[in-house]
Amino acid sequence: MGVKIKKRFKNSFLGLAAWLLLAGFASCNSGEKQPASKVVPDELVTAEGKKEMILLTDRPLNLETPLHYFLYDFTPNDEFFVRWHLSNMPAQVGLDTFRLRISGHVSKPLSLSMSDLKTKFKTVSINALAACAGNARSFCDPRVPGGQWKNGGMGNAKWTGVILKDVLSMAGVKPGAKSVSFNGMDEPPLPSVPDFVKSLTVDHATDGEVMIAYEMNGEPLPLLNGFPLKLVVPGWYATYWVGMLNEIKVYPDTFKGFWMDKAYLVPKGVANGNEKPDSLAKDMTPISRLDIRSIFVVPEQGSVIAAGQICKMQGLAFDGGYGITKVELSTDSGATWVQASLDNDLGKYSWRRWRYTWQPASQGTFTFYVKATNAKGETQPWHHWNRSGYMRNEIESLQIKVEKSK
Ligand SMILES: Nc1nc2c(c(=O)[nH]1)N[C@H]1C(S)=C(S)[C@@H](COP(=O)(O)O)O[C@H]1N2
Ligand SMILES: [Mo]
Repeated sequence: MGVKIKKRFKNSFLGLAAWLLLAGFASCNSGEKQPASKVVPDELVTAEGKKEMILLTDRPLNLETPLHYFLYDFTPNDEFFVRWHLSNMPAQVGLDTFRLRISGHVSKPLSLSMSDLKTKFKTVSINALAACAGNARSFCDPRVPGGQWKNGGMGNAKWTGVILKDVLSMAGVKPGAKSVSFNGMDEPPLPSVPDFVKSLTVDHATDGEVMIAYEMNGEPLPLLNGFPLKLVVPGWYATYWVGMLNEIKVYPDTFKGFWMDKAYLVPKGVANGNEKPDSLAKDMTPISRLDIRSIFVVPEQGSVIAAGQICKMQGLAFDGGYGITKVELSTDSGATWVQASLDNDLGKYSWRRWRYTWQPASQGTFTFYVKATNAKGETQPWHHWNRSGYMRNEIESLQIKVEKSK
């Protein structure tokens, strides 16, 4: 990895200050904030083009977005999570020489410059959530191996670029094509490590939604988010969103490769979260569309507030593109639910913010649960576990301590 990182400090004082400023109110996040007992202090680092982020691993670089940045509808580029599998990536990419190649089962292989992409195709933009399949893995019980993400392994952005279908039709996909593979400029550190290559079916690749983005929130992509090009697969887990994309190949059969056939698999069917450590599923399938999920953003886990105080709660809900229709909260383990209000819809592939104003009358420890429902009637399970902690979407809980009012 040619990218340098700077380690700063263990506790997020600046992060806390930013949180208070952004939240714009003191009632839920007063100075009385207490960390939950099991929380490990975050190690914050700054890397190229990034402000302070939570370090997961430094080789390859994996950085998590601190939760308070989820107060923004669009995750700032300099706080957008970073997830690489291979430590050997270019420290910079020269746009003059950069080319995107399209080859394989096509009638006219292409080698496109950035200016070709910007001038020869229609420009499109879409708001879409990129969520790592392993997001929230650290909450799995029992623990599972892999990056121990809390909720910051995702981010919402406005992506601008070209439609993959348009690029593929310029290359002339030959009849009988079945799959398309996507490879980036990052490379394995050792020959024994398989290169990171992902694939989609031709039907999916040409659905008119999958795109090749050169901008994120109106700016060129940060190097660490895959500059200069990233595949955007709306509604699908970000493992397919290949960054530093420079090679697209079309195949007359199904693409085979480690990162499709051996990694990023989940138990098949609706049971992807029903696996038990002592009886693992035999039938596995590649990860695909995002499961419906909701999280808390404010207040933070373990916050302490005073009885009678107004607590403006908020969080986010998202799914694979059917659209969030309802978010509900419960304080009695699901016996009764109240409906949260929903902010404006930013697009079906974006996340949607929910809000709820709570005024606790009495002291005590309250456990809130949050649950989303989508237009298809899908909702979240009480329990979700599989061996890799992928697609975790179980109903989240949040503990708030209410003390006697002063
Ligand atoms: N070239 C390349 N693209 C990649 C990856 C990678 O390791 N190499 N990781 C994938 C995974 S698993 C995720 S979650 C997203 C993360 O995108 P980000 O780092 O821009 O947030 O990139 C995807 N695209
Ligand atoms: Mo991921």
